[in-house]
Amino acid sequence: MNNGIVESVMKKLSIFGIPMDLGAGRRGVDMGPSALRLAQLANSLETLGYDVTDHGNIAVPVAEAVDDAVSDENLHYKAAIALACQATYDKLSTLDDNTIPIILGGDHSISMGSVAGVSQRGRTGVIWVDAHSDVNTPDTSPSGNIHGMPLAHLLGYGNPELRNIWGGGAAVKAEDIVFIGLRSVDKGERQFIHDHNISAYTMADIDQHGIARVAAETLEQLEHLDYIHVSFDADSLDPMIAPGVGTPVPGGLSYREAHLLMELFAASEKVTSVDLVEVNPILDTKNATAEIMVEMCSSLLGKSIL
Ligand SMILES: [Mn+2]
Repeated sequence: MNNGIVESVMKKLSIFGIPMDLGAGRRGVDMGPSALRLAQLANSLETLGYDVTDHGNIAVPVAEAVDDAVSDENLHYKAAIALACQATYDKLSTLDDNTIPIILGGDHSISMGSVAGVSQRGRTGVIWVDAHSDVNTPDTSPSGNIHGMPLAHLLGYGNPELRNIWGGGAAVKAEDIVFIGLRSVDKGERQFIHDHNISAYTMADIDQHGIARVAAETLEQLEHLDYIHVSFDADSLDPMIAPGVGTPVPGGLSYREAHLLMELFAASEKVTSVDLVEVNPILDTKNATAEIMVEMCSSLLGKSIL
């Protein structure tokens, strides 16, 4: 306590919704921002002592109103996704260091806008908590769904029009990325991860070594960076506790593992931005997945038991 002699500065959080499902194979994650707000995201964070501002949603073209649904480049809805990611980038790249942006997806393609945007503040580490590695390119993607490709683009591969969101090239470095929770990786992605020597903790690694060690090693690898972005895909969680996701894969993070992971990241006080993506209310049970994501986000930003 400083007894009011020095006025303490309240930490700021800025919430942005991106109601986008164009990058996913099934409809519904465009309702993710509403579900997360309904699950009391802002309230929960205010309770932790943050000054929270909800900036509303970023405009996303409506699927039925765009005509590049199926593209011959194996990049479905490319133009519409580029537009929404550009708007996201424009908002986030102008934020100052005094606020922690929280980006509500939407499918994971929005992270092209969010990660590139926040990385304009300085070199940024990216912790990608996900069942999937999202490093397909249009050449390797089995589906053409862009939510499986954001990291490849952020690393400077894939389609130049999408990379043009941040002016081309790579927005982040391979050595600054850590995957946690992987259990469904396509053949081309496996090659990509090996070729770029990206740190990856699969579910098998977590089973073997425990989530605490995974968290510690992740933080150690990114220790030298001033900015750390956590991109949290709801499908990293086990579908038993988070059924409302676009691409469920069995054998995911348990409630306690995910929770501890968030708490250990919080303890480092290094997290400077967050994505909460791939919540699909259509497939959910009474908004349970959005609620668990709000709990995870609260823990990530400092909610503790004692
Ligand atoms: Mn993902």
